[in-house]
Amino acid sequence: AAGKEQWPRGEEEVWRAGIRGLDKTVDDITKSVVNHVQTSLARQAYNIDDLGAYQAAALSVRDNLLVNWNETQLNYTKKNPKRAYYLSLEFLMGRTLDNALLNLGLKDEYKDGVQKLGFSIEDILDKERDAALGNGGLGRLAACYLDSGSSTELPLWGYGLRYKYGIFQQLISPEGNQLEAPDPWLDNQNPWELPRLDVTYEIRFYGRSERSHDGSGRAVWAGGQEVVAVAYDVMIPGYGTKTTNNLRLWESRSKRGFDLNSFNAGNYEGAVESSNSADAITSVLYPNDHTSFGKELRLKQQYFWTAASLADIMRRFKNQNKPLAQFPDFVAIQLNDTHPTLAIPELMRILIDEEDLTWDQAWTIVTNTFFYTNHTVLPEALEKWPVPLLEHVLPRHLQIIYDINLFFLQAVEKKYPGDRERLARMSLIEEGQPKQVRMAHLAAIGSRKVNGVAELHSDLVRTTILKDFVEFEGLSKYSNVTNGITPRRWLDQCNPELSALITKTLAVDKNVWLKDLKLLKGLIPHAEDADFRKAWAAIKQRNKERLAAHVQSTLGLTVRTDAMFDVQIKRIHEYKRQTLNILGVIHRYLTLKVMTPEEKAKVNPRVVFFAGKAAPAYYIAKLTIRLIVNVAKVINGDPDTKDYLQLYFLPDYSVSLAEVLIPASDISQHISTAGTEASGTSNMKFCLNGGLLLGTVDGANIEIAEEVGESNVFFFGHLTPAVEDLRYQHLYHPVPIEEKCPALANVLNQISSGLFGNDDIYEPLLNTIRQNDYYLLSDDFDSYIAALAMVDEAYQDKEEWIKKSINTTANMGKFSSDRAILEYAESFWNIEPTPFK
Ligand code: T68
Repeated sequence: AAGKEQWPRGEEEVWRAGIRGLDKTVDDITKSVVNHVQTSLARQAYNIDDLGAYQAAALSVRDNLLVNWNETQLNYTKKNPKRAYYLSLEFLMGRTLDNALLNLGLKDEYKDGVQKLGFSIEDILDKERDAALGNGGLGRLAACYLDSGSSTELPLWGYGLRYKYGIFQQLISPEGNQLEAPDPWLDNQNPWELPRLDVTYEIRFYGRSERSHDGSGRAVWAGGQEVVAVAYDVMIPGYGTKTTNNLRLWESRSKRGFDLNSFNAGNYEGAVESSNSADAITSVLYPNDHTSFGKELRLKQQYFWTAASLADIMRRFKNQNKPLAQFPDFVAIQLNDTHPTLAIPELMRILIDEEDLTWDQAWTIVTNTFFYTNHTVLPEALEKWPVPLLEHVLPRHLQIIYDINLFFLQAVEKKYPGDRERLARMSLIEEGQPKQVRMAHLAAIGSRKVNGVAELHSDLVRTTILKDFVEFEGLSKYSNVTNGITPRRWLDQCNPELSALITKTLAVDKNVWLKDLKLLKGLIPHAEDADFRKAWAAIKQRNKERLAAHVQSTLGLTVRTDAMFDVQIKRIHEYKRQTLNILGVIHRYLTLKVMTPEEKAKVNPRVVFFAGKAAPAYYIAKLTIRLIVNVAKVINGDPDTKDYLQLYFLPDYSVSLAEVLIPASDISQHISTAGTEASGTSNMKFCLNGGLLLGTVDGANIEIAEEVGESNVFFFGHLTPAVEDLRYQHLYHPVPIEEKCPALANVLNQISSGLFGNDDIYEPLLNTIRQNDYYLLSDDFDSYIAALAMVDEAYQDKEEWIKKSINTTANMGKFSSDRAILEYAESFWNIEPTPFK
């Protein structure tokens, strides 16, 4: 048929002559930027500031992304490959411009171009606000996976929500309290999205489930309220490929701008009310991680997003005119945690109520379409929805869930006759007041594969929260995909000097090793080369200076750069044990206070950095922040110790702040109670940048140690199998803390005695340790202090330390998110790279 195709309309040559290609030269770029200043921004060409220059440059880069984006979608339409869809309530993208320039391979050209226009690329890049539509690791993982999907040319789309407000902005009051302010990230316009006002779906809530009157007896969901989902598309460029996938984010709008009947009746407020409640659905990201609250608006977000995404996927499938039974041959849907689990009953509803399939036909399609990733085994984080709430908001879905449960429990009963306890454990419905739907159970039985995010975590999923399901369904469904990170953002972009040194040393093009990260092993022999070590260490030093300059300019604080930089950055949570870290800092401070000048002279100065947000209602986490800030005031102001120990809490942690902190770290801390951190991904980022790891035997720390060698990491603390026994002892055979861990008792007593402010403010935090100490600080404190001492000792030998640093980076190839996404593609989704010329 090639060559025979009719040009759709008009004259082909005229069309072709008008079609925009990619910008290539500096000249193309300056013209395009100036054009956007003039037209898109409607500004005078000579009267533009850094923000305007950022916006014009971004629009010009967007034009290039769109060229590739269009070709990518056309390629998929022509070849019609099986596609995968990543459903995630969170995408923590951070900034886009620098990443887009690097992926397009146009960074140098833009740098020169904007320079000719009188701007510096760094200043322009710095004007961009982070897109922070996520809480932490789960959201950032989704962003890394999209980058890797495009970079490996996989037909992979993301689906999420376009929140008007992302994660809150964190402010720290003078007393050290966390305050939350909204993050109006869309205020300056967002050049990275494309509103698709023609792609809309109507999403129903409330109402009732009835039997149809057409004699078929099928269920009909009627009445209630409809809300419109509008698509916004975000382009996801691959590194060194033309493949530019799509991230589709939904915005909620009211079905009518206002209710004309109410308006005519003189009820203006009532008329706009419906519009307000529809808008509310995508107005704000819930800032809670690792807790499940059962809020109606959160449930509405989850359904609104999964229903719109499924409708869109179904429409694309139906365009092919294939029988529905082939749906799983063309569609794979990955559920990022249980947040999108309503997609399972929603697809059942579509297939049964709208497409008229039988239950069994529908269930076969569903269970071959979905895949579920679990990100936590913490009981308080497992999602449960109260039955009365579901019944109110989604009456038809509740019926379907009950039916799924009925058939499922019948099968269980058949295999284990009379085992009532097992039935109660495995049921989708947890008994109680009220009854609740267990979303992890629903996600597991509705999916083809279930995975955890690191080996240890996947083992825990198989042996604890989903043990009965593994027994019932077989081990092969329950697998592991260890997380990964994109080396483009987390090495090339955030640490350009190190990236350049690696490229020079490996003597391959950077777009080769950045896509085949195991090639980093080629650095190993160079660890023995003194000149190379010198260059390596000099880069770390400049990265520390870059961080210090950032702290100076944003906070007005002077950080010394001739010290070991010790960093812990992540959400503030009891299980992550920032408290253990700060108590260790206090212990160090107290030790310094009683040292002689001769002893002090041998001490290596240390600067400790913390950053991270606490959920707004998480009282104990907020107290931890307060303690850190107030300890910092005392330590940094104490002339006896300030030359040996400095402490900073950097407010408003973000992807962009991480990009400055990570390359500057000598040692980073990943010190969760064993068995609680599913994987961790910042551990990978630090190690990739040559920072060493101080951690517990938990999550992906274990696999990092396997790769880089145990001699290059600092491990401490009890192991996972001991945790349950220790907790049992705390409850039934408690040992006074003075007896069990005098060093810790002393630190706690110093805090209580008012060393960091003489009121009782910290008592609730200290009592979590003194009373049941669920996260085992008193069990791990001594070995933690010993590990810190080993870090100090190792750091004394600078040459050996640098060797460790080089060997760490060199052995981090496994943790590329390209490897992870290809594992999903090959062993779960059965999709293939679909490149085009
Ligand atoms: C994190 N989970 C894991 N959850 O804690 C971390 N939760 O170990 C892992 O590396 C990472 O996922 C990626 O797999 C989260 O970040 C959340 O943010 C979250 C948000 C809402 C509700 C529950």
